[in-house]
Amino acid sequence: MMLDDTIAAIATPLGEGGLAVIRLSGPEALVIADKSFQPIGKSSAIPSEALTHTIHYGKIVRNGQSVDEVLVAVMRAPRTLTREDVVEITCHGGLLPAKLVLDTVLENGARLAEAGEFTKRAFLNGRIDLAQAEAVTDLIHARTELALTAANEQLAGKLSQRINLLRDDLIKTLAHVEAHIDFPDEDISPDTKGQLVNRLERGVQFMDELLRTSNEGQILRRGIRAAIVGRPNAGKSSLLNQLLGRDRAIVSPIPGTTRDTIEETANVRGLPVIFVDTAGLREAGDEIEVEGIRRSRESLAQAEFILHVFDASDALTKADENYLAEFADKKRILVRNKMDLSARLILPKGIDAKIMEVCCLTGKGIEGLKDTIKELVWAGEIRAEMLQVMINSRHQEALTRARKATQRTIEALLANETLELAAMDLRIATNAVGEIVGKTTTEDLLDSIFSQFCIGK
Ligand SMILES: Nc1nc2c(ncn2[C@@H]2O[C@H](COP(=O)(O)OP(=O)(O)O)[C@@H](O)[C@H]2O)c(=O)[nH]1
Ligand SMILES: [Mg+2]
Repeated sequence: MMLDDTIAAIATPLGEGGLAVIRLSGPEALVIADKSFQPIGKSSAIPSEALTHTIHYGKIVRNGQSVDEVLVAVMRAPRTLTREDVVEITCHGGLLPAKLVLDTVLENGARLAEAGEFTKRAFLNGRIDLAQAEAVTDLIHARTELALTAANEQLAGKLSQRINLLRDDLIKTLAHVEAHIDFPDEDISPDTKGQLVNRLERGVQFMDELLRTSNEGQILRRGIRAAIVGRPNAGKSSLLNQLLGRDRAIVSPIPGTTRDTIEETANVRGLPVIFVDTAGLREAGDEIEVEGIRRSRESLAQAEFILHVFDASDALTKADENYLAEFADKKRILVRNKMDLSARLILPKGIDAKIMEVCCLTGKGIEGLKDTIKELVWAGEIRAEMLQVMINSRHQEALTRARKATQRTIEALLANETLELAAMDLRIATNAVGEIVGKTTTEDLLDSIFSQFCIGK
């Protein structure tokens, strides 16, 4: 990783818009901006002479030609995003102006930034730690306010604080153990050993608490997938539209209208739930339907739970029974639809699933169904303190390793094995915990994290 060059990228989405922003960061940011920018008017200055955190009006000039009218924001290190000198050029939206401004600064000495490189510099320069850097992507991708809150808490360092406390505690214990290795004549007294084991056990407990948040953490970050299944005309597409609160899927009395799978994210009590309206699974007529069925099968395999829709105004059919049998092993909710009509449906007894009644014409029962979905996927209340520490899958993996190593340390101490062994495992645990906040990292780890960012972030 080079930090001595200056990077640039378009920081706004590509496409047409009111404005676009080109971001520059690095030791040459001001000089490159000087070469690219001509101030206009008394209150504008050339960037290298501008006060920090000021904005200047002017134009970008390339080969003597004016490229665009812009505003240039000058922010000098260290109070910036990256802790380096940063210049942000706001130009007209649209692909071409932004690209021409970018080309100009690249010709004047900047290098095109890699994905996530601005955030990576913020991390490498110590402005944020790794968990906070990850929160930046969570923030960008958040699909519900709840997910956004969790991302903001992590960005503010709530998870990092706790991880650092845990790590400090492990280091203290490690120092204690290592001191005894250095003085082999002095045995660890049973009292001291008891205290060390206690402290390690508290650590394991705390790791368990964090690990318990990982399921919810995944749900908020990635969303949870739910497939809507049922026989043709049961009301699957109508149900999807009700859950989304808008008409997304075509609803029609003609069976087999939904030929493709439709996927949309709905906000269910703060949780991003990706609902998939599947095409019928069996009744294949033409080639398009065969392909529809193949896709339905695929998305069903990925679904974490199933909404099985029935037409309650009709008796149970063979197709209904087949679906019931097929998804016996999946988490599911049985939905009796068309409750506005007189009920004829009798569901078999003894099925391990909640049964909900709705009317997709009027929306009756949909709120209750949403509550049931929330209860099915999220254990208990959505507590504020949980949102502060929700770990992601990388944290989970590191914590699981740390927990195992800490457990081995405890066993080694209790079994009076050599202290070297205990110390070795404790070091593994400390390093694993350190990975979460980036105290211990490898280039590979950083690459895998920052490559998930978009360019310009
Ligand atoms: N009476 C009544 N009709 C409904 C209800 N929900 C859906 N329908 C109708 O049932 C038909 C099939 O609905 P659709 O959502 O396309 O079913 P799908 O084939 O399972 O996707 C349409 O004519 C809908 O208007 C309901 O709650 N009550
Ligand atoms: Mg349909």
